Amino acid sequence: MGDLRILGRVTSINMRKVLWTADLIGTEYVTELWGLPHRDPHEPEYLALNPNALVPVIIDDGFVLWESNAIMRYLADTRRSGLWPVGAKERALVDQWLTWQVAELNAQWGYAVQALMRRNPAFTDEGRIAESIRKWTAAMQILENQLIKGGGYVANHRMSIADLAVALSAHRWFSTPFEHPDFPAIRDHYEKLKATPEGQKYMSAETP
Ligand SMILES: N[C@@H](CCC(=O)N[C@@H](CS)C(=O)NCC(=O)O)C(=O)O
Repeated sequence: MGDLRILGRVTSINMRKVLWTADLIGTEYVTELWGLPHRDPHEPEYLALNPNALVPVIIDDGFVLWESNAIMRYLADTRRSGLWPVGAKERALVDQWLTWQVAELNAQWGYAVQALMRRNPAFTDEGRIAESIRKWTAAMQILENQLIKGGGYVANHRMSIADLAVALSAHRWFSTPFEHPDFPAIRDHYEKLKATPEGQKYMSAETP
């Protein structure tokens, strides 16, 4: 493969999904620092790549792609990685959980993370914090049940890019201070991935 550029900042959970995928499949890349408080993705140069003004973006030999989970799929596919199965049904299950991570799980934690982790003064409504935690916990219960059924993996009883996305999500869960219910399968999955070199790199205390 040719020249792969990954644009974003490592403090972004979505950037880390992409970096972790690229590291695991062993593809070479260069990173370019974008995203606040570094380079503002609203700059015209960046907006021309991603009109959403969000990180990450990749440029792969001139091919531009945004949306972190789409990038994970693309990298694991083009580099023929076992992290993205070939069979239609196995692949669809990995895709299902990747889509669930961004559409159902990620959608719940926003208010609680802003209030409790980032201490953002615009997020102090106790009712909304409780609501966010309640919905986030309900989604995590679904993940817990799936990891028990899946023998410690998200799909197909083996490691895939969906495991990276949910491990980073679990990192956010454990890094947000509130009283967490016990989810042993999520804890085991998180600890297993955190023990890998990439897990240590991308799920540190500096990158919640
Ligand atoms: N759905 C997008 C969300 C991307 C996103 O929300 N990126 C955040 C960082 S996690 C961002 O760009 N924030 C603005 C900034 O960093 O300037 C994806 O998965 O790539």
